[in-house]
Amino acid sequence: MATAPQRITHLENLSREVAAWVAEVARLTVPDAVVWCDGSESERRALQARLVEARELIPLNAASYPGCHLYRSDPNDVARVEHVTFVCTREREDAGPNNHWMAPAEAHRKMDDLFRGCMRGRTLYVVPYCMGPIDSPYARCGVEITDSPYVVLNMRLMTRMGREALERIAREGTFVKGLHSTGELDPARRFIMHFPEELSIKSFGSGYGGNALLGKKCHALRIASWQARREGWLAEHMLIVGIENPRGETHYLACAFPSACGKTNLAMLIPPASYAGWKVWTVGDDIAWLHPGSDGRLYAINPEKGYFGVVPGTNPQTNRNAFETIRRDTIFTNVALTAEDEPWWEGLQAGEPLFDWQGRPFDPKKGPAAHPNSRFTVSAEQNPCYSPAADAPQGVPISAIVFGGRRRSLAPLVYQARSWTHGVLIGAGVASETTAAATGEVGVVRRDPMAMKPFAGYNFADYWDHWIKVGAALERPPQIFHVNWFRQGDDGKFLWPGFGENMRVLRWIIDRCGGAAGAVDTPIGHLPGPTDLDTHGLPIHGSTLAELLEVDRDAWRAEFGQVGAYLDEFGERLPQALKRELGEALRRVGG
Ligand code: OXD
Ligand code: MN
Repeated sequence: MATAPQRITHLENLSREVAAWVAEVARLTVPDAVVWCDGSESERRALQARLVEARELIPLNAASYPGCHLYRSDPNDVARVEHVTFVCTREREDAGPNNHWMAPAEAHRKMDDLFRGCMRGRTLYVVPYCMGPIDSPYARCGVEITDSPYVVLNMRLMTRMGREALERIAREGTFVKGLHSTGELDPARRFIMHFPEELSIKSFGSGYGGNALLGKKCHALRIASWQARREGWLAEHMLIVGIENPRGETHYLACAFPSACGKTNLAMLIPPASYAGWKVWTVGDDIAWLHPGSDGRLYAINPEKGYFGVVPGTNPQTNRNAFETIRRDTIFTNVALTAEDEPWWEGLQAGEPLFDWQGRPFDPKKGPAAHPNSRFTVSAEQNPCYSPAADAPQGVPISAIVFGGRRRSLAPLVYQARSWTHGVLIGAGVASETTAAATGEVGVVRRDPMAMKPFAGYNFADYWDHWIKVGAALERPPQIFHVNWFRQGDDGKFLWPGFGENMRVLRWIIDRCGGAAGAVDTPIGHLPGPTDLDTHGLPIHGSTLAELLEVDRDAWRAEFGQVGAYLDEFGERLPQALKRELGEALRRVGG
């Protein structure tokens, strides 16, 4: 194999716990070879060369996309699979109505049957990784065992992977165990199992990012949310962005939006021309680990070090930073290909697809050229607005938490919660139209509390209780807001221009935190009055703005009724404080 034998021996000797587990997995899966990954550049090159030789990675145009490759996944393996994702706690109630549940013994049996002998003829890769800056007290480590070299290359981009992570594991003695095999990519033999009480994950039958890069959703959200509850912090599906004003002061926001609702775009926003002197810094685009700091504020780290972003729609107008980020050393998964060997996707606004994402000659009758959930995997350091604070061990102080969803109607452009607990209710009530990030129907409104429906590793009732307690213990908690960039008029057109113009809304949010912006009190919370939002230079009609900021009491009464019915599913475990808050919200809209 690519790695020198003495290196393997050394890594193997670093942690006896990891070595014992690797040996146990090797006995079960029977690989032809075992390779311990050190995260080095030579290792990356060797893996990449092997995949290119096997025609699994297609090198892209070396002049216009240097170091970039295209990967085509199995057409039946292109998204997260929530219907076969399980949380396996001893007590069913601990997983809650928000998760599929299986008893741990049964789940282990089922998975071990699938894993038995599955790596015959394959190499078993041991991938030690650290979620968070390697020297951060808030970072947590894991080891993923996988038989997919594509997964290894992605994990190297997405996490701090290799020797340093293993050294930290050896010092700490604990790590999350993630066992992964692509199996035969048979959807009927595909399961993603989480064992939070054992800090372990077993994933079989998929090579797709959210199912197979176990550091991401499985560890950094499902397992970490469980750990966070025990240890007094929060693991959330949130981007982290720093907004620097012309005086050089930076406010950090943590924003939770459901999958494929523009988190990466917001995290990399370019302010409109009228915002001279303002800068935006990306700390993270998908996950935030939030810890109470000694000064009574909430601090966030991004446990990841790369982006696994949705490609379609990315262009210099919608997200110039992302567009520039992915011009080199990027893995594109399931995009189309041009005659010049360049990647192509809907919304790119240049070039023409020759082959679609499945490698077939492009035929618009057969659907889009790029898969709607096609992705880029790229190191965060390539982002022109990458925040140096992303590597700060203590994280960044959070001024505001922003929830949001994709809603054609009802939710106004922005509103502010009255209090932390009111904010928790707003977060618990988040609903959004489903997207291509998960298999299933697209465009259906579903409840997605805190954008964590697919990712909370335990009962939502306990999760909301934990949120309320974390906030109550903070002397200077962040203010909580809700945004909706996706309101549509009767003609089906978006009312708000979105993208860079969202800066105007972020500015109002920051100014509200500093007490410098006005608002009107409404039954659902504080909204900007007609002149409180900066619309200078924005061609938006007064009546459109009024529609974006309208609060329709009748519609909200119906909404709160539905939120109540949803919360009732959690029965006795639902925190009293949340019930009271909902009662108040209903009363305010005349319910
Ligand atoms: C993601 C998702 O890939 O949320 O980030 O599905
Ligand atoms: Mn996500």
